[in-house]
Amino acid sequence: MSQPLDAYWMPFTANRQFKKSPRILAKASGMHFWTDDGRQILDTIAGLWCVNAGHARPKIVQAIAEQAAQLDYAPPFQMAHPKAFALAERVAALTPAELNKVFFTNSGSESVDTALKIALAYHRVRGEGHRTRLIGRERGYHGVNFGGISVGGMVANRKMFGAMLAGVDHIRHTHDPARNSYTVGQPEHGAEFADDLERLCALHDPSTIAAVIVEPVAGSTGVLIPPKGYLNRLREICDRHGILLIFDEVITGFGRTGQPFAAQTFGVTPDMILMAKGLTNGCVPMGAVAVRQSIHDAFMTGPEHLIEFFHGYTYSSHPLACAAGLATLETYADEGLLTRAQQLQGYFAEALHSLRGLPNVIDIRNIGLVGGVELAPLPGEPAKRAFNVFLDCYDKGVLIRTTGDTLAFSPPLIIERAQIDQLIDTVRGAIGRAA
Ligand code: PXG
Repeated sequence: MSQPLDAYWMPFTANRQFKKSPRILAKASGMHFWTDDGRQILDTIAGLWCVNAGHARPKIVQAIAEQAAQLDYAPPFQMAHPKAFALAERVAALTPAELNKVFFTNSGSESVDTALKIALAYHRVRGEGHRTRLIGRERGYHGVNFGGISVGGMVANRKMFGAMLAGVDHIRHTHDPARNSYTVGQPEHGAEFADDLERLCALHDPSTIAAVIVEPVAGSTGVLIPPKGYLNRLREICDRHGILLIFDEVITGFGRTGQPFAAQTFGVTPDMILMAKGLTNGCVPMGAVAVRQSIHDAFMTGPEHLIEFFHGYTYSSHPLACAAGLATLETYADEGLLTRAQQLQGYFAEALHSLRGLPNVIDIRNIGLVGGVELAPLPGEPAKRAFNVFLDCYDKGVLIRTTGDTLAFSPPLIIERAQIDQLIDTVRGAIGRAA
């Protein structure tokens, strides 16, 4: 790579390490990237949990090109374009039936902050403006904006940024390696961790709490699968106290767990579902919040010429994003991708759990087409062993993700068995060399 690398301050990246030995991707198609020096790399993380249909899918590429020529931009405030309505209808057809109103954003982080604002405003328009408290969960990841890091629970993402939002609290996380390590699928133990919400209700009084936000499957913190019955119990407690339940499905949305949304996989319907990433197959930035009709309708009061909800982005429902989204959802439907993880999850789980017993492997977790392999940290150097495995795999032509000392896999939903084998064989070799 001969061009200067100095000006670009890279996000969530070890900048100095990277610029000493850059990893530059130049091309992508299907399950693969190609580097700038022409090496083929198997993408086992769907870009960043987003390219669920694989790269450079012709229908999506064509839709974006045609849309750019037809209508490059349309203002989303007091104006609209046809594909915004079409995409909202298609999204609403995938979410649980009660969640049939869709608000568009440009990212997962914006979806999070949008949902938190909807929750606060919803209670206020109903005359319950005293419900101002937001509850997140330890180890949660809800993007990087101030609302998201406030309800989030990943220490490194929070500690530099002062007081954040006031009036936020957290329930405990669900990670319980003593009882649940090496569970295939949902852990048996830990439904009672949901009762931690009752503790916060007792402390703050439930009438002060607006909403609880959780990832059904926590991704960024290292792939934590919800214990059996846990999400149901959260739902029951929220119902008992009039608290809204928000599922952040930014990574679980669009087929990752074997259904369009994890809400369906786990049989628990929240009041709002956040999405991004797979909504446009990662091609154009876009997010959305699907909302229960009753929440939407609570805003539809007052004089009809007045704006009901003072929120939105210049690029909400951007025409290119809507075109990409429609073509993406068509591609998923054409190829049955939103349920394909059901057919592959058994094979994927068996392959993943075959890594048990390798040096320094201390836990393996999976659901649908998500997998996590936790390694024992190098003494005094947290995250380094996993990072070494990442570099080794990349060198051998396989792109994986790491978070702390957990290796994470979330392949495009088009992955074939032979490619699962390639992933596992490569990771097996790299874990051996990292011992
Ligand atoms: N919520 C969840 C659950 C996410 O996983 C976001 C919100 C934020 O989305 P945006 O589009 O603002 O980045 C995310 C993002 C990883 C990783 O390797 C995951 C994400 C982002 C970066 C890395 O686990 N998810």
